[in-house]
Amino acid sequence: MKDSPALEPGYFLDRLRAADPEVHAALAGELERQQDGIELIASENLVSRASLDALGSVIVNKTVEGRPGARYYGGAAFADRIESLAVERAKELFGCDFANVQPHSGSQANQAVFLALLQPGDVVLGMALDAGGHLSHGAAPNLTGKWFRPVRYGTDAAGLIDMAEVERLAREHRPKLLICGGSAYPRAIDFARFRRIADAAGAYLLADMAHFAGLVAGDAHPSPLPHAHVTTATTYKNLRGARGGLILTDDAALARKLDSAVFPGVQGSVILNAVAAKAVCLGEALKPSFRAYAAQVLANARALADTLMQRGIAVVAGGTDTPLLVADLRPLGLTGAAASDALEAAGLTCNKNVVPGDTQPPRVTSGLRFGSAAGTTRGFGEDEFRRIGGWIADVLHAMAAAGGARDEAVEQAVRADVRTLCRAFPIYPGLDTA
Ligand code: DSN
Repeated sequence: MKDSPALEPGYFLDRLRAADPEVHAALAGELERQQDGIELIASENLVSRASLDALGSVIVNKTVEGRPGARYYGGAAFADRIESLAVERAKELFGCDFANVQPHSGSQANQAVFLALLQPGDVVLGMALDAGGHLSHGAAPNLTGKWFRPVRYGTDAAGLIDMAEVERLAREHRPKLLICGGSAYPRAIDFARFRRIADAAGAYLLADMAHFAGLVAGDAHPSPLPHAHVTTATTYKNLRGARGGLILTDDAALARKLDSAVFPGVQGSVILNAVAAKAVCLGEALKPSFRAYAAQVLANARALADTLMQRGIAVVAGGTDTPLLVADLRPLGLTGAAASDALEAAGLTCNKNVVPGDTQPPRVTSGLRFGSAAGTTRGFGEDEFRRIGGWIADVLHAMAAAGGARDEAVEQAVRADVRTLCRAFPIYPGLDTA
C-alpha cells in the first residue's frame, strides 16, 4: 500500500495502519496526546526524528551478547560499530575512560553496580524515597533493598540533603556503597563532600545522575564524574534520547567488573536498536546546540518553580538546580493523586510524588513532580513556563478553594489555552495523526 503523501517516512505510516489498525490507532492517539498536551513528567522527553529512525531500524533484528569485538554470536560487525560509536560518544561527552551503554534502564544500570561492587547483605547508604531517592538505591520493595542492608539519609528542614546525617550514618554503619543522586531531589549535590565521606567509611561512591545527565552534558550542572567511583545515568530524560541506561567510570578494574555485571550478570542480549538510538542522542548532545538546550532546560525549571512560589504553592527546597522540581501540596490540603488527575484533565501531565515527611501512601502522596526537559525540546522558553506555572496554580487553587473537589470549568479553560499553545509548538512538524 502506498504511503500517504501527507506523512513523512517514519512512524504512523499507512503500512502500519493497514497491517495492524489497532496498534496504529493507539500510536496515533499517543502522538495526538503528546502534540496537544504539555509533558511535565521529569523522566520524559521528545526524541529526535533521527532517534526514532534508529529505534525503528533493521538492527532490531540482530541478537548479540558480550561486548564489541568479543561477541558470542556471528554477524556482529555492524552491531559492534553501532555500540562502539555509542561508547566512544558517551566517553567523550562525559569525559571518562570507560562506558557501558547496554543497560536497559537506569535501574538495571544500578543493579549491575550493586552486583559488581557488593555481596548480598552488604550495607548501602542512600537517600530515602521521601527525600527524593530512587527505588533502585535500596528501597524496601526493590531487590537492592531486599538483598542488601539499606540505611537511608534524608533532608533537613530546608529540604537540602542533611550532610551531617550522611556523615554520622556512614561513621556508624560503615557502608560498602554510598549513593548520591535520586529521582526527585532538585538541588545540586556536594559530590566532593560525598566522596570524602565515602573514603572515610571505606565505601565506593555511586552517583546516579539520571535526572541531571543532560545538564552535565551541556555544562549547566557540576559533573559528579571526577568524584564518584561509578556514575550511572539514563538517556531518555534530559539527555533527550531513547530509553536506556549508562554506566561510566575512570577505573579500569571497576570497568571490567561492571561489564561482567551487566552481561552476563543482570542482562542477556543487547537491545541494539536502543543502543543505536543512544548513539544518536549522545551524538546530538555533543553538538554545540545542546549547551543552549541544557541552559534553557534549567532556566525553564527555575521559571516554573518561581511562578509556583509566587502563586503561593510550596516548592520543596525552595527551587531547583536541575530540570525537576517538586510541589508540596500539604499547605493546600490536596493530595498528589487528585491534583495530578486534575492537571491531566487540563492538558498538563505530571506525576504524583512523595515529599519529605509524607504520611500519604505512594499511590496518593502529598506532592507533584514537574520537569522542564520535554517542554524545552518543543521550543518553550521561560515565558511559556511562566504561563504553565500560572495554569497549574489556577487548577490547584480552584481545587483548594473547593475543599479538594475538582473544578471542571477551570480545567476546561486551561485545557483550551494549553491546546492553543501546543499548536504553536508542534512536536514533530510534518507528522500527522490522520
Ligand atoms: N526513575 C523514574 C522517574 O524518575 O520517573 C523513571 O525514569
